[in-house]
Amino acid sequence: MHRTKVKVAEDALDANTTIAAANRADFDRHGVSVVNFMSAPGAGKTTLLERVLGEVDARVGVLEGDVQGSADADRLSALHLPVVQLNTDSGFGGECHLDANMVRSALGDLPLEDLDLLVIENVGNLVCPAEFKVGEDARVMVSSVTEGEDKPFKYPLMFRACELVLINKIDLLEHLDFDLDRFLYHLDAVHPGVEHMLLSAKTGEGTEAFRDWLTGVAKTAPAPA
Ligand SMILES: Nc1nc2c(ncn2[C@@H]2O[C@H](COP(=O)(O)OP(=O)(O)OP(=O)(O)O)[C@@H](O)[C@H]2O)c(=O)[nH]1
Ligand SMILES: [Mg+2]
Repeated sequence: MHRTKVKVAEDALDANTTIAAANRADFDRHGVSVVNFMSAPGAGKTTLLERVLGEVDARVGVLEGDVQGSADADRLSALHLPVVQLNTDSGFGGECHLDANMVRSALGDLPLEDLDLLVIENVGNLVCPAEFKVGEDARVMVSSVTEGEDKPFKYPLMFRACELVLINKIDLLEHLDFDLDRFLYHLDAVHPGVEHMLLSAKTGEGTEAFRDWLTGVAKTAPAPA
């Protein structure tokens, strides 16, 4: 029984890998770089995107993943960028992550030919999104200081799966017991040498570095076929 369950999980992940490769081929054909943006609920993904996307030196689009509703897409539409909302709730509570097939289902609604960079805001969750590649070039995760310094140690997969860790809400540090050195110690233990940035989406402190990082990713896109 146990072996059957494992096989089903492996097959599902194999299917995801195949569809992610098809997404990747479409992104390459259109010359689009893709960032998968992940975090626990409320770490500040949408606030960071509101803060930086309008200043990224590239043509940017957003795919917003949420269980239900269009609150985040509505917020980002103020930036006058192409934004598509993708809901994972099909009536049974909703998936806690985006997978390659869900992203594929939304590609037709995105003007890929007019984009250099697509940011996919994943569903807020600190585990599942990291298990499903969607055809992205890079994965970024946000960990806010209100979540505590033990999170890399307790949820290693997400911290291991990304190329950049954003430590957000540093404007609140003076009100918290958050031990930054301890956080960085845990981070280095689960993902040695991973790039990280300290920032506050609220005040804007440190966000230029993230903006420039996104611009750099956009510039790595291959020329459209
Ligand atoms: N003090 C402070 N609050 C922040 C900061 N960034 C975000 N917030 C607040 O944190 C809350 C959640 O922010 P969101 O940007 O919606 O978080 P999210 O990760 O997009 O949330 P989900 O999409 O639901 O997973 C909001 O009340 C924001 O105003 C920050 O740097 N400092
Ligand atoms: Mg959000």
